[in-house]
Amino acid sequence: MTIQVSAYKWVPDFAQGFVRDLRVRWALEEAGVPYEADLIDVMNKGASYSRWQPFAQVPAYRDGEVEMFESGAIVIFLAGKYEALSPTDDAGRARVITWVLAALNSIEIHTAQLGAIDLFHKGEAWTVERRPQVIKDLEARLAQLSEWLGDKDYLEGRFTAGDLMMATVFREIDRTELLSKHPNLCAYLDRCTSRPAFKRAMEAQLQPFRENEPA
Ligand SMILES: N[C@@H](CCC(=O)N[C@@H](CS)C(=O)NCC(=O)O)C(=O)O
Repeated sequence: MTIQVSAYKWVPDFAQGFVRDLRVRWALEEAGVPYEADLIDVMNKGASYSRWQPFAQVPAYRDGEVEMFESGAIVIFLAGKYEALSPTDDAGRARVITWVLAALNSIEIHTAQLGAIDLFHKGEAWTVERRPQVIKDLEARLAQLSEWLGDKDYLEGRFTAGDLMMATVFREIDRTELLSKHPNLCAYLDRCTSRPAFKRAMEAQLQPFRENEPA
Protein backbone atom coordinates (compact mmCIF):
# COMPACT_ATOMS: atom_id res chain seq x y z
CA MET A 1 0.00 0.00 0.00
CA THR A 2 1.18 3.53 -0.69
CA ILE A 3 1.99 5.40 2.50
CA GLN A 4 -0.86 7.64 3.65
CA VAL A 5 -0.39 10.81 5.68
CA SER A 6 -3.36 12.73 7.04
CA ALA A 7 -3.49 16.44 6.32
CA TYR A 8 -6.09 19.17 6.04
CA LYS A 9 -8.00 20.16 2.92
CA TRP A 10 -7.81 23.78 3.95
CA VAL A 11 -6.77 25.88 6.96
CA PRO A 12 -6.84 29.66 7.58
CA ASP A 13 -3.96 31.75 6.21
CA PHE A 14 -2.02 32.00 9.48
CA ALA A 15 -1.67 28.21 9.64
CA GLN A 16 -0.88 27.57 5.98
CA GLY A 17 2.65 26.22 5.66
CA PHE A 18 2.77 25.39 9.38
CA VAL A 19 0.49 22.39 9.72
CA ARG A 20 2.52 19.55 11.18
CA ASP A 21 1.94 17.10 8.34
CA LEU A 22 4.72 19.18 6.75
CA ARG A 23 7.23 17.34 8.94
CA VAL A 24 6.17 13.95 7.68
CA ARG A 25 5.88 15.08 4.08
CA TRP A 26 9.39 16.58 4.31
CA ALA A 27 10.84 13.38 5.79
CA LEU A 28 9.27 11.30 3.01
CA GLU A 29 10.47 13.75 0.37
CA GLU A 30 14.03 13.57 1.76
CA ALA A 31 13.83 9.78 1.60
CA GLY A 32 12.35 9.85 -1.91
CA VAL A 33 9.41 7.70 -0.82
CA PRO A 34 6.02 8.22 -2.50
CA TYR A 35 3.00 8.89 -0.30
CA GLU A 36 -0.60 10.04 -0.55
CA ALA A 37 -2.18 12.73 1.57
CA ASP A 38 -5.47 11.68 3.14
CA LEU A 39 -7.15 15.07 3.24
CA ILE A 40 -9.66 15.77 5.97
CA ASP A 41 -11.89 18.70 6.79
CA VAL A 42 -10.53 20.58 9.81
CA MET A 43 -14.06 21.55 10.92
CA ASN A 44 -15.60 18.13 10.37
CA LYS A 45 -13.04 15.40 10.83
CA GLY A 46 -15.52 12.54 11.00
CA ALA A 47 -15.96 10.21 14.00
CA SER A 48 -13.78 7.47 12.53
CA TYR A 49 -10.70 9.71 12.26
CA SER A 50 -10.04 9.53 16.01
CA ARG A 51 -9.48 5.79 15.67
CA TRP A 52 -6.42 6.73 13.57
CA GLN A 53 -5.42 9.86 15.54
CA PRO A 54 -6.91 9.78 19.08
CA PHE A 55 -6.75 13.59 19.43
CA ALA A 56 -8.28 14.13 15.98
CA GLN A 57 -5.25 16.13 14.88
CA VAL A 58 -2.94 15.80 11.90
CA PRO A 59 -0.63 14.20 10.99
CA ALA A 60 -1.28 10.49 11.23
CA TYR A 61 0.58 7.86 9.22
CA ARG A 62 -0.10 4.40 7.84
CA ASP A 63 1.67 2.15 5.38
CA GLY A 64 -0.38 -1.05 5.46
CA GLU A 65 1.68 -2.56 8.24
CA VAL A 66 2.38 0.31 10.60
CA GLU A 67 -0.19 2.83 11.78
CA MET A 68 0.85 5.73 13.99
CA PHE A 69 0.40 9.37 14.93
CA GLU A 70 2.47 12.20 16.51
CA SER A 71 4.75 13.94 14.04
CA GLY A 72 7.82 13.33 16.22
CA ALA A 73 7.16 9.61 16.50
CA ILE A 74 6.52 9.32 12.77
CA VAL A 75 9.70 11.18 11.87
CA ILE A 76 11.75 9.03 14.26
CA PHE A 77 10.18 5.90 12.75
CA LEU A 78 11.06 7.06 9.24
CA ALA A 79 14.59 7.98 10.33
CA GLY A 80 15.03 4.36 11.40
CA LYS A 81 14.16 3.21 7.90
CA TYR A 82 15.81 5.70 5.57
CA GLU A 83 19.46 6.64 5.45
CA ALA A 84 18.60 10.04 4.01
CA LEU A 85 17.27 10.89 7.47
CA SER A 86 19.79 9.21 9.75
CA PRO A 87 23.05 7.32 9.91
CA THR A 88 22.35 3.59 10.20
CA ASP A 89 24.61 2.76 13.15
CA ASP A 90 23.19 2.73 16.70
CA ALA A 91 25.28 5.67 17.85
CA GLY A 92 24.21 7.82 14.91
CA ARG A 93 20.54 6.84 15.26
CA ALA A 94 20.63 7.63 18.96
CA ARG A 95 21.84 11.15 18.19
CA VAL A 96 19.03 11.66 15.68
CA ILE A 97 16.37 10.54 18.15
CA THR A 98 17.96 12.82 20.72
CA TRP A 99 17.73 15.87 18.45
CA VAL A 100 14.17 15.17 17.35
CA LEU A 101 13.12 15.03 21.00
CA ALA A 102 15.25 18.05 21.87
CA ALA A 103 13.47 20.05 19.17
CA LEU A 104 10.07 19.04 20.54
CA ASN A 105 10.76 18.85 24.25
CA SER A 106 13.39 21.50 24.87
CA ILE A 107 12.58 24.10 22.20
CA GLU A 108 9.01 23.64 21.00
CA ILE A 109 7.63 23.65 24.54
CA HIS A 110 8.76 27.30 24.60
CA THR A 111 7.89 28.30 21.01
CA ALA A 112 4.42 26.80 21.48
CA GLN A 113 3.85 29.00 24.51
CA LEU A 114 4.85 32.05 22.53
CA GLY A 115 2.47 30.98 19.76
CA ALA A 116 -0.32 30.64 22.30
CA ILE A 117 0.39 34.13 23.64
CA ASP A 118 0.91 35.93 20.31
CA LEU A 119 -1.65 34.13 18.16
CA PHE A 120 -4.27 32.11 19.97
CA HIS A 121 -4.73 34.26 23.11
CA LYS A 122 -3.64 37.60 21.69
CA GLY A 123 -4.89 40.54 23.75
CA GLU A 124 -5.81 38.52 26.84
CA ALA A 125 -4.64 40.10 30.09
CA TRP A 126 -2.60 37.15 31.38
CA THR A 127 -0.37 37.17 28.30
CA VAL A 128 1.16 40.52 29.31
CA GLU A 129 2.50 39.04 32.52
CA ARG A 130 3.55 35.70 31.06
CA ARG A 131 5.24 36.81 27.81
CA PRO A 132 8.53 38.20 29.24
CA GLN A 133 9.32 34.92 31.02
CA VAL A 134 8.56 32.88 27.91
CA ILE A 135 10.88 35.12 25.89
CA LYS A 136 13.61 34.79 28.52
CA ASP A 137 13.39 30.99 28.54
CA LEU A 138 13.41 30.82 24.78
CA GLU A 139 16.35 33.21 24.49
CA ALA A 140 18.36 31.04 26.86
CA ARG A 141 17.63 27.89 24.84
CA LEU A 142 18.46 29.57 21.54
CA ALA A 143 21.76 30.87 22.89
CA GLN A 144 22.69 27.34 23.97
CA LEU A 145 21.70 25.93 20.62
CA SER A 146 23.66 28.62 18.77
CA GLU A 147 26.69 27.68 20.84
CA TRP A 148 26.23 24.00 20.00
CA LEU A 149 25.77 24.59 16.29
CA GLY A 150 28.77 26.92 16.03
CA ASP A 151 29.87 26.92 12.40
CA LYS A 152 28.57 23.45 11.59
CA ASP A 153 26.10 23.12 8.72
CA TYR A 154 23.82 20.81 10.69
CA LEU A 155 23.43 19.74 14.33
CA GLU A 156 25.42 16.54 13.80
CA GLY A 157 27.43 17.67 10.79
CA ARG A 158 25.25 15.97 8.15
CA PHE A 159 21.53 16.63 7.62
CA THR A 160 19.29 14.33 9.68
CA ALA A 161 15.71 14.08 10.89
CA GLY A 162 16.90 16.05 13.92
CA ASP A 163 17.55 19.08 11.69
CA LEU A 164 14.24 18.56 9.95
CA MET A 165 12.41 18.73 13.26
CA MET A 166 14.48 21.61 14.63
CA ALA A 167 13.90 23.66 11.47
CA THR A 168 10.13 23.17 11.64
CA VAL A 169 10.22 24.38 15.24
CA PHE A 170 12.41 27.39 14.34
CA ARG A 171 9.92 28.36 11.66
CA GLU A 172 7.38 28.94 14.41
CA ILE A 173 9.47 31.87 15.70
CA ASP A 174 10.85 33.07 12.38
CA ARG A 175 8.30 35.93 12.59
CA THR A 176 9.97 37.19 15.81
CA GLU A 177 13.38 38.80 16.37
CA LEU A 178 14.53 35.97 18.59
CA LEU A 179 16.35 34.10 15.86
CA SER A 180 17.96 37.14 14.25
CA LYS A 181 20.16 37.60 17.33
CA HIS A 182 21.94 34.43 16.21
CA PRO A 183 23.18 34.65 12.62
CA ASN A 184 24.28 31.00 12.65
CA LEU A 185 20.76 29.86 13.59
CA CYS A 186 19.25 32.04 10.83
CA ALA A 187 21.70 30.61 8.29
CA TYR A 188 20.92 27.11 9.58
CA LEU A 189 17.18 27.62 9.13
CA ASP A 190 17.77 28.95 5.59
CA ARG A 191 20.01 25.98 4.83
CA CYS A 192 17.36 23.51 5.99
CA THR A 193 14.43 25.20 4.26
CA SER A 194 16.40 25.66 1.02
CA ARG A 195 16.53 21.91 0.62
CA PRO A 196 14.54 20.78 -2.44
CA ALA A 197 12.71 18.20 -0.31
CA PHE A 198 11.45 20.92 2.02
CA LYS A 199 10.19 22.95 -0.92
CA ARG A 200 8.37 19.97 -2.39
CA ALA A 201 6.78 19.18 0.99
CA MET A 202 5.67 22.78 1.42
CA GLU A 203 4.16 22.91 -2.06
CA ALA A 204 2.36 19.62 -1.41
CA GLN A 205 0.79 21.05 1.76
CA LEU A 206 -0.21 24.34 0.10
CA GLN A 207 -1.68 22.95 -3.11
CA PRO A 208 -4.92 21.60 -1.56
CA PHE A 209 -5.38 24.87 0.32
CA ARG A 210 -5.45 26.74 -2.99
CA GLU A 211 -7.85 24.21 -4.49
CA ASN A 212 -10.21 24.22 -1.50
CA GLU A 213 -10.20 27.93 -0.64
CA PRO A 214 -13.70 28.74 0.69
CA ALA A 215 -15.71 30.97 -1.65
N1 LIG B 1 1.79 16.65 18.98
C1 LIG B 1 1.06 16.55 17.74
C2 LIG B 1 0.39 17.87 17.48
C3 LIG B 1 -0.45 17.83 16.23
C4 LIG B 1 -1.15 19.15 16.03
O1 LIG B 1 -1.04 20.11 16.83
N2 LIG B 1 -1.89 19.23 14.92
C5 LIG B 1 -2.62 20.44 14.63
C6 LIG B 1 -2.18 21.01 13.28
S1 LIG B 1 -0.50 21.51 13.31
C7 LIG B 1 -4.10 20.13 14.51
O2 LIG B 1 -4.49 19.14 13.92
N3 LIG B 1 -4.92 21.05 15.04
C8 LIG B 1 -6.34 20.98 14.94
C9 LIG B 1 -6.99 20.44 16.18
O3 LIG B 1 -6.31 20.28 17.20
O4 LIG B 1 -8.19 20.21 16.11
C10 LIG B 1 2.02 16.19 16.60
O5 LIG B 1 3.16 16.69 16.62
O6 LIG B 1 1.65 15.42 15.70
